[in-house]
Amino acid sequence: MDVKQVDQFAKEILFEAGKRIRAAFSYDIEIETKSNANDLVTNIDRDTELFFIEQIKGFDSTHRILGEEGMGEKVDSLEGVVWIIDPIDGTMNFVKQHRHFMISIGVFEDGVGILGYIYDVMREDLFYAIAGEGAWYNDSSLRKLQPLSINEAVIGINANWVTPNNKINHDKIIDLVRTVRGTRSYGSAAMEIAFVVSGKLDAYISMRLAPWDIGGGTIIAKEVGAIATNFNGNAFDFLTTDTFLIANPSIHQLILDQYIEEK
Ligand code: 2AM
Ligand code: CA
Repeated sequence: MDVKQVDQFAKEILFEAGKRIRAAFSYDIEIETKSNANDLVTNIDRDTELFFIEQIKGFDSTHRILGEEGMGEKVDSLEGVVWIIDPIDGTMNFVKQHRHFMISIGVFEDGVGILGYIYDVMREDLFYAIAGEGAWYNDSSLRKLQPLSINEAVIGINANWVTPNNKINHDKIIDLVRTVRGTRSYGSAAMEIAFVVSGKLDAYISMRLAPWDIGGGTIIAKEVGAIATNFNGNAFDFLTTDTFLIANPSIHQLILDQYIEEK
């Protein structure tokens, strides 16, 4: 794979997809539900994924695409070049707020993350990385994350997990919320990851994320020194859903050890 060429192509199709999504607000968006009443998908999610598949196949027909909406071929291994794509991450934000949703793309070669993109469609802001070369926010390079203490941390977490639930000991999460400087919840995993890699958040915790939610973000994370694992401290495998913690390296292990206890 010619990394520079793929990077240029990826940016072209991201910006074009963004343009199409922004234009969609001037006509009807059809909303459906998936696994439950709050799990939304629209015709725009599907159209955008199809756009990516057509473009990528035209660029190189050997590249495979693992997309959230499953519009492409079935992908059950990461052999060769695989694009892991979420056409709209934060669909509820897309539908309800008309902002705060991202396109997330990770390009993997034989299971190794090579290029990562998180594109904020309405702000036209791009976070991206080329493995081994660095990470950028638009034209500015992203710095390595600086150490901080847990009391200074601002963390992304959904308020659900501070209430009694069957996934995690919420008392420990209450402890965490009281310990840190502040909490935020943006409703788009890719956006929260983009904020961690650029130091706008210091950690983000989620009970269940899929490969397309984090594929792009974990590649950017590596370049700035953010640590991304599941709750067991292991790397995500990019073919199944799993728990997820991304954090500044100075607080990642501490959060796992002291504040996360799965049921
Ligand atoms: P989506 O908008 O692409 O569905 C919301 O808190 C975040 O979690 C969003 O990034 C959302 O992605 C993701 N998400 C929602 N439901 C999910 C599920 N069932 N599995 C994995 N990720 C999910
Ligand atoms: Ca999505």
